[in-house]
Amino acid sequence: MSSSEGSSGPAVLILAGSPSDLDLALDCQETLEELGIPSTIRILSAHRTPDATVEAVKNAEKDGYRVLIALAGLAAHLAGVAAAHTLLPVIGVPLAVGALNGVDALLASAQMPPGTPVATVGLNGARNAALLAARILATAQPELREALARRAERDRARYEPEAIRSEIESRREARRKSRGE
Ligand code: C2R
Repeated sequence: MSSSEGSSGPAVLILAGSPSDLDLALDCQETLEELGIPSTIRILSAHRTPDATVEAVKNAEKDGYRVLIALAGLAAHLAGVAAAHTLLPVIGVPLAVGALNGVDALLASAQMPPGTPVATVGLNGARNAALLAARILATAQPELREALARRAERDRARYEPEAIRSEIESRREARRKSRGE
Protein backbone atom coordinates (compact mmCIF):
# COMPACT_ATOMS: atom_id res chain seq x y z
CA MET A 1 0.00 0.00 0.00
CA SER A 2 1.89 3.04 -1.27
CA SER A 3 1.38 6.68 -0.64
CA SER A 4 3.53 8.96 -2.72
CA GLU A 5 1.19 11.48 -4.35
CA GLY A 6 2.64 14.92 -4.60
CA SER A 7 5.81 13.99 -2.79
CA SER A 8 9.41 13.23 -3.57
CA GLY A 9 12.61 12.24 -1.91
CA PRO A 10 13.53 9.37 0.35
CA ALA A 11 10.76 7.18 1.61
CA VAL A 12 9.66 5.30 4.68
CA LEU A 13 8.80 1.61 4.80
CA ILE A 14 6.07 0.96 7.37
CA LEU A 15 5.93 -2.65 8.54
CA ALA A 16 3.00 -3.92 10.59
CA GLY A 17 2.90 -7.36 12.20
CA SER A 18 -0.73 -8.13 11.38
CA PRO A 19 -3.73 -6.82 9.46
CA SER A 20 -5.09 -6.09 12.96
CA ASP A 21 -2.49 -3.32 13.22
CA LEU A 22 -3.61 -1.50 10.09
CA ASP A 23 -5.40 1.42 11.74
CA LEU A 24 -2.25 2.52 13.52
CA ALA A 25 -0.17 1.89 10.40
CA LEU A 26 -2.55 4.24 8.58
CA ASP A 27 -2.18 6.89 11.33
CA CYS A 28 1.54 6.66 10.73
CA GLN A 29 1.17 6.93 6.96
CA GLU A 30 -1.24 9.90 7.23
CA THR A 31 1.25 11.81 9.38
CA LEU A 32 3.99 11.18 6.82
CA GLU A 33 1.62 12.26 4.04
CA GLU A 34 0.93 15.55 5.83
CA LEU A 35 4.64 16.25 5.53
CA GLY A 36 4.83 15.08 1.92
CA ILE A 37 6.87 11.98 2.72
CA PRO A 38 6.19 8.94 0.52
CA SER A 39 5.73 5.65 2.32
CA THR A 40 4.65 2.07 1.80
CA ILE A 41 2.76 -0.13 4.26
CA ARG A 42 3.64 -3.84 4.27
CA ILE A 43 2.00 -6.41 6.52
CA LEU A 44 4.78 -8.79 7.50
CA SER A 45 5.56 -10.82 10.58
CA ALA A 46 8.91 -12.02 11.87
CA HIS A 47 6.97 -14.94 13.36
CA ARG A 48 4.43 -15.79 10.70
CA THR A 49 6.13 -14.72 7.46
CA PRO A 50 9.82 -14.74 8.45
CA ASP A 51 11.31 -15.20 4.97
CA ALA A 52 9.23 -12.46 3.34
CA THR A 53 10.02 -10.13 6.25
CA VAL A 54 13.76 -10.59 5.91
CA GLU A 55 13.57 -10.24 2.13
CA ALA A 56 11.64 -6.96 2.33
CA VAL A 57 14.01 -5.54 4.93
CA LYS A 58 17.15 -6.64 3.09
CA ASN A 59 15.87 -5.00 -0.10
CA ALA A 60 14.60 -1.84 1.59
CA GLU A 61 17.70 0.29 1.06
CA LYS A 62 18.07 -0.52 -2.62
CA ASP A 63 14.32 -0.01 -3.03
CA GLY A 64 14.89 3.61 -2.00
CA TYR A 65 13.70 3.54 1.60
CA ARG A 66 15.64 5.58 4.15
CA VAL A 67 13.84 4.77 7.40
CA LEU A 68 11.86 1.74 8.59
CA ILE A 69 8.99 1.90 11.04
CA ALA A 70 7.81 -1.39 12.56
CA LEU A 71 4.52 -1.66 14.44
CA ALA A 72 3.80 -4.80 16.45
CA GLY A 73 2.00 -5.97 19.55
CA LEU A 74 2.55 -8.90 21.94
CA ALA A 75 6.07 -10.40 21.65
CA ALA A 76 7.09 -7.66 19.23
CA HIS A 77 10.13 -8.99 17.41
CA LEU A 78 9.42 -7.30 14.10
CA ALA A 79 11.44 -4.13 14.71
CA GLY A 80 14.38 -6.04 16.18
CA VAL A 81 14.50 -8.54 13.35
CA ALA A 82 14.31 -5.66 10.89
CA ALA A 83 17.21 -3.89 12.63
CA ALA A 84 19.23 -7.11 12.38
CA HIS A 85 18.90 -7.16 8.60
CA THR A 86 19.50 -3.54 7.60
CA LEU A 87 21.66 -0.58 8.50
CA LEU A 88 18.76 1.81 7.90
CA PRO A 89 17.36 3.37 11.09
CA VAL A 90 14.49 1.34 12.51
CA ILE A 91 11.77 2.89 14.66
CA GLY A 92 9.72 0.45 16.73
CA VAL A 93 6.10 1.14 17.66
CA PRO A 94 4.94 -1.19 20.43
CA LEU A 95 1.19 -1.73 20.31
CA ALA A 96 -1.10 -1.91 23.34
CA VAL A 97 -2.85 -5.20 22.60
CA GLY A 98 -3.28 -8.51 24.41
CA ALA A 99 -3.33 -9.63 28.03
CA LEU A 100 -0.44 -7.35 29.05
CA ASN A 101 -1.79 -4.29 27.25
CA GLY A 102 1.45 -3.59 25.43
CA VAL A 103 3.99 -3.93 28.24
CA ASP A 104 5.32 -7.03 26.47
CA ALA A 105 5.65 -5.20 23.14
CA LEU A 106 7.22 -2.14 24.78
CA LEU A 107 9.95 -4.16 26.48
CA ALA A 108 10.60 -6.38 23.45
CA SER A 109 11.00 -3.33 21.26
CA ALA A 110 12.98 -1.13 23.65
CA GLN A 111 15.31 -3.63 25.29
CA MET A 112 17.43 -4.47 22.27
CA PRO A 113 20.87 -5.98 22.81
CA PRO A 114 23.82 -3.64 22.14
CA GLY A 115 24.69 -3.43 18.44
CA THR A 116 21.16 -3.72 17.03
CA PRO A 117 19.39 -0.46 17.84
CA VAL A 118 15.65 0.12 17.62
CA ALA A 119 14.42 3.65 18.39
CA THR A 120 11.30 2.78 20.34
CA VAL A 121 8.46 5.27 20.68
CA GLY A 122 5.63 5.06 23.22
CA LEU A 123 2.76 2.58 23.14
CA ASN A 124 0.67 3.10 19.98
CA GLY A 125 3.00 5.99 19.11
CA ALA A 126 2.46 5.65 15.36
CA ARG A 127 2.26 9.40 14.76
CA ASN A 128 5.38 10.11 16.80
CA ALA A 129 7.18 7.37 14.86
CA ALA A 130 6.28 9.19 11.66
CA LEU A 131 7.51 12.50 13.10
CA LEU A 132 10.76 10.91 14.24
CA ALA A 133 11.26 9.43 10.77
CA ALA A 134 10.61 12.90 9.36
CA ARG A 135 13.24 14.43 11.65
CA ILE A 136 15.77 11.82 10.50
CA LEU A 137 15.02 12.57 6.84
CA ALA A 138 15.00 16.31 7.52
CA THR A 139 18.70 16.27 8.43
CA ALA A 140 19.31 16.03 4.66
CA GLN A 141 16.19 17.84 3.38
CA PRO A 142 15.88 21.53 4.29
CA GLU A 143 12.32 21.80 2.92
CA LEU A 144 11.21 18.97 5.17
CA ARG A 145 12.84 20.72 8.10
CA GLU A 146 10.75 23.79 7.20
CA ALA A 147 7.58 21.68 7.12
CA LEU A 148 8.40 20.29 10.57
CA ALA A 149 9.03 23.80 11.88
CA ARG A 150 5.63 24.96 10.55
CA ARG A 151 3.95 21.99 12.21
CA ALA A 152 5.63 22.74 15.55
CA GLU A 153 4.48 26.35 15.19
CA ARG A 154 0.86 25.18 14.68
CA ASP A 155 1.14 23.02 17.81
CA ARG A 156 2.39 26.02 19.80
CA ALA A 157 -0.46 28.20 18.52
CA ARG A 158 -2.90 26.02 20.50
CA TYR A 159 -1.28 27.39 23.68
CA GLU A 160 -1.83 31.06 22.84
CA PRO A 161 -4.09 32.80 25.41
CA GLU A 162 -6.67 33.62 22.73
CA ALA A 163 -6.83 29.97 21.59
CA ILE A 164 -7.21 28.81 25.20
CA ARG A 165 -9.99 31.36 25.83
CA SER A 166 -11.96 30.11 22.83
CA GLU A 167 -11.33 26.46 23.82
CA ILE A 168 -12.70 27.17 27.31
CA GLU A 169 -15.74 28.89 25.82
CA SER A 170 -16.55 26.05 23.44
CA ARG A 171 -16.11 23.42 26.17
CA ARG A 172 -18.36 25.40 28.52
CA GLU A 173 -20.98 25.53 25.79
CA ALA A 174 -20.71 21.76 25.17
CA ARG A 175 -21.07 21.06 28.92
CA ARG A 176 -24.14 23.32 29.15
CA LYS A 177 -25.69 21.50 26.19
CA SER A 178 -24.97 18.04 27.65
CA ARG A 179 -26.78 19.14 30.86
CA GLY A 180 -29.69 20.29 28.68
CA GLU A 181 -29.31 23.97 29.68
P1 C2R B 1 -3.32 -11.01 15.28
O1 C2R B 1 -4.38 -10.02 15.64
O2 C2R B 1 -3.14 -11.17 13.78
O3 C2R B 1 -3.47 -12.34 15.97
O4 C2R B 1 -1.92 -10.40 15.76
C1 C2R B 1 0.92 -8.24 15.64
O5 C2R B 1 1.66 -7.03 15.51
C2 C2R B 1 -0.39 -8.08 16.37
O6 C2R B 1 -0.43 -6.88 17.14
C3 C2R B 1 -1.69 -10.12 17.12
C4 C2R B 1 -0.44 -9.32 17.28
O7 C2R B 1 0.70 -10.10 16.93
C5 C2R B 1 1.67 -9.22 16.51
N1 C2R B 1 2.79 -9.78 15.77
C6 C2R B 1 4.07 -9.57 16.13
C7 C2R B 1 4.85 -10.09 15.07
N2 C2R B 1 4.03 -10.62 14.17
C8 C2R B 1 2.77 -10.42 14.59
N3 C2R B 1 4.53 -9.01 17.23
C9 C2R B 1 6.32 -9.99 14.99
O8 C2R B 1 6.88 -10.40 13.98
O9 C2R B 1 6.94 -9.45 15.93
